[in-house]
Amino acid sequence: MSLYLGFDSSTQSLTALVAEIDGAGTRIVFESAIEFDRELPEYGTVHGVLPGADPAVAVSSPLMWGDALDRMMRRLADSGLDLSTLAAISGSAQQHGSVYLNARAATELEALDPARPLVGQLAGMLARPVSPIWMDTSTSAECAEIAQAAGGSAAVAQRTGSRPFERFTGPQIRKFFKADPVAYAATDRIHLVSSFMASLLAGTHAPLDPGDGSGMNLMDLDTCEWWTVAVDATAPALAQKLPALVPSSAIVGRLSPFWQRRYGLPPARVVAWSGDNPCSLVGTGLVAEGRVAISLGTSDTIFGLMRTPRVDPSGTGHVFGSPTGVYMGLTCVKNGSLARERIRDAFAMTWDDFSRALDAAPPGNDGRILIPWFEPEITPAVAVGGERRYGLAPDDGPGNVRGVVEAQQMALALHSRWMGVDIREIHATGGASVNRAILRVMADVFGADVIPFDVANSAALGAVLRAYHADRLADAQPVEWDAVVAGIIEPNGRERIVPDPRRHEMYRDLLTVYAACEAHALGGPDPAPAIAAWRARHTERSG
Ligand code: ADP
Ligand code: XUL
Repeated sequence: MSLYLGFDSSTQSLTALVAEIDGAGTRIVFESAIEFDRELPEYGTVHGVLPGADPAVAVSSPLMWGDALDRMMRRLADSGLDLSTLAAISGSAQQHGSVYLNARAATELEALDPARPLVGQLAGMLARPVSPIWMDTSTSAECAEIAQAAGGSAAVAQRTGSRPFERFTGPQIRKFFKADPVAYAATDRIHLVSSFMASLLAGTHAPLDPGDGSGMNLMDLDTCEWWTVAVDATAPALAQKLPALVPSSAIVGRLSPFWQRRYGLPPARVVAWSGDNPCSLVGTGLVAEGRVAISLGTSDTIFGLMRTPRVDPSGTGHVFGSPTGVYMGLTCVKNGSLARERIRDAFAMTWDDFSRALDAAPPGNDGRILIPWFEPEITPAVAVGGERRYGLAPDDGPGNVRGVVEAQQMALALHSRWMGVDIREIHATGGASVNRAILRVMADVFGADVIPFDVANSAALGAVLRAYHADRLADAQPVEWDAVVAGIIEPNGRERIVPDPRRHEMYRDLLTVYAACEAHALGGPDPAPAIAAWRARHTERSG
């Protein structure tokens, strides 16, 4: 019986899952999370981000991520598990974030001293002390410059799967090159969070997988190679600084002597890491077309598998590589969990209070709309944050709770239409998916069954399953993806949240009102007539 280890290095925490996997199924035998703000306060992050004066800038600490990995390995070693049968390790990481290493890193990664903590040995390898992450919206100028040099936004979208986006790694690299050309020149390798963490495990520069590589505006989606036009448009000599691209199932090395000696771990295979959304695709069992998953994490995302890439003509969605070898479509809403928390905290509620307040306001909220762009938004693109209320009093607790939840679900529904999926079933995951009241709104807005997952961290689970899949492939005993996920997606016996057809009809209508309010918030005409017309059509009250 072999053990498989999967990590999820997310915005706010590092999670580790260990599973025993064989033909008979997948059993989780260890699960642990380190929350950065609470357990590593010395780095000073707030929700995993280093505080700063400019709300458009979001950076975090690569040292903190490495430190968390070291501490998690100690927890694992102290867990009492017999880790001698640990066969393979993989991981998931928040997408788009980048880590800048200098030329010393290559040798120093190989020569880490097991007697000393990892973090003290990492600082000397960094060419940049901080890492820009996916919440950063400060690179609009660089997006425009890259688009112009690479033949326009639509051409970049067609080749890379997404038009230039502020948080994507290419525009972030360009901004760094412009702001600090000396430090840029001293950068030998630019990793994503995923390949950085894999490098720490393998003790050598790890390559990147296409799932995460496609979040950079630099990879040719078709060939899974760097697209020279975009690479050249982004920054000088960038081609030499990028990791190699390998299939998601590639073995990038063995767990290095540092970890073996420090924690008595075996030389397990290290499988290429991927992004959290590509890993969640596997962890929610979406290995066939037609179903979607919604992850309610720090960001809210909706995604599904695509056999052929259909690029979003409206320019809000993304096509990424899928770890299963094809593609995935994704839409990301930035004002997710933190927006829900903003409302919860404004009314000094617990999550239970929040759920009760949600149920206390009528579905449709009497046509009152909250546009929850507390922070700059990704979908649709909003450069300066600022929430808007239409007919909603700021001091109405239930109205604002319902307002934020309905708005988020309607935004996901509205901005994922480009994926062209007839959504009948939604696999719900992420920290907020434990909240059944939120999932009921999701089911009614989409008119689809919602299946919550037992393991809320589908990204870490996806990493475990990817480790297993790659390990079997390396042993020339490949297992089909259907079989890999079979045990975890069986909805039998699992709670299914079924939509109410009448409410779904109401939400279909409300969606046009929501779209009118969004358009107004972006500078369009007054939505008051649309709201009044909706009210005249609907008299439904809660119950
Ligand atoms: P990430 O992986 O992006 O770091 P998670 O998927 O772990 O994020 O989700 C963390 C979020 O889950 C927290 O920010 C919190 O707002 C949310 N959350 C946790 N419990 C609940 C709950 N009962 N209801 C709603 N949201 C919740
Ligand atoms: C996806 C995105 C976020 C991050 C953090 O494009 O930006 O979902 O991966 O979770």
